[in-house]
Amino acid sequence: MNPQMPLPIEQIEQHNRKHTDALRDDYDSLGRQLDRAGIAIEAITARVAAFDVAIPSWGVGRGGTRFARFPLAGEPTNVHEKLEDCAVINQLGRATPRVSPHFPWDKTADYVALREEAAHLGLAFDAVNSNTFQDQPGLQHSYVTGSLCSTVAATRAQAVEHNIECIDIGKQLGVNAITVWIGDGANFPGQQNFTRAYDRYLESTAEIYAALPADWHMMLEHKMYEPAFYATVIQDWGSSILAAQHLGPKAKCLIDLGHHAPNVNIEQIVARMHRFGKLGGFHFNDSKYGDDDLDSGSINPHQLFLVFNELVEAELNPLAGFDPAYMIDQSHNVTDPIESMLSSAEEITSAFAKALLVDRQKLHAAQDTNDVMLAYQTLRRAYRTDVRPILAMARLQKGGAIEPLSAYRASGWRASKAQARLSTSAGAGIV
Ligand SMILES: [Mn+2]
Repeated sequence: MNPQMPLPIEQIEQHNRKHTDALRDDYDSLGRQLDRAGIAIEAITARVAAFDVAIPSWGVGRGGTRFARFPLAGEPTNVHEKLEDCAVINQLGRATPRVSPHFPWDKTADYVALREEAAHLGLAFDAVNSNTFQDQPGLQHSYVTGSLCSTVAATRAQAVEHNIECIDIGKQLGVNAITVWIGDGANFPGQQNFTRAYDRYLESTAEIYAALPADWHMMLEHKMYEPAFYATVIQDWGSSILAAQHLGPKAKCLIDLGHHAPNVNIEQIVARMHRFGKLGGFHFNDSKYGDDDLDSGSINPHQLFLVFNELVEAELNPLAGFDPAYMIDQSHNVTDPIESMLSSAEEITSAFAKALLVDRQKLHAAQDTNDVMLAYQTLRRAYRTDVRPILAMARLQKGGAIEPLSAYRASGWRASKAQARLSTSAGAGIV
């Protein structure tokens, strides 16, 4: 099937014609620079072109805080319109061909048809996300005091059942992973017995694990706090990896960059998890203070680079099944989400490209001989390289836009959708 992407192809071709000469000039110049360091630019461009990151369906609507949400005229109001916006992002940026859906937010009557609809737009689905952190209309048991860890057996059973339903939906959507994040925890000292709450988590997740098809993964997502502000059951990578090891080989850990205490060395956590074969995936975003869900690379692009540096190291030393799922998880409270996604996908891909430029042989030799400054400068040299021409060339080769943001603005997409889509107060979520 030939995908029918939302924007007219001629529009992108016209945009690219205006920018091709300058890009070729910059690309050739960077190519000569890299060549002097013994790096073939075409090899890097090929790796970048093959790289992709999934978009969360909840990320294409305006997000909000607990104080307010400011709707955007023309934002998507249902899963079909979310797919359209995801298709625009992928058409221009060519780095986001998969969408990670969330249930019940993306519930629909026919998932086989939804999968076809996505394919028609040039998209596929990625890991399904379950939701037992809020009550839905008609729910029999409230999650106010917990879901998978609830002290009430019927509430735990309901939460397990929901996760199994998500797996069934995922099978129809053609995906092979479920991400489980729970808000369970305590707001007061003494509220919850730490050990018994964790035991209940292990029991409940074992039931979900038992329902996983043979080729599926279950990704456990930890988060330090919020909504539980005193103690969260799966609060850090320690609780997460212990649970994943307890459950079995299909259970892995997912690292959301915003779900740690400030200044935590996340790249080191990446290395630890990989060492024990438990690195399942990422939720990319950025933060200044907590789980801010800001745009990837907007606050600390260096950390993003260091994370990818560990991922490229992991590639060189692959453990069985090393195939981490890369996803964006952000809340776009004041921007057009399409613009934020285009910018974020570029930042993430840029961090990957820079990590590919690290002279590994030189780095490892410097590490082994304790040449501290040379080791540091070897990383720094790659980080300082302006890789934008590589990313733009990869986009051009794949039919995307050389300058995605300006091409998007010129398309008038949002203004036309503001006419066509019903205004809504439907919320986007933050996970
Ligand atoms: Mn997340």
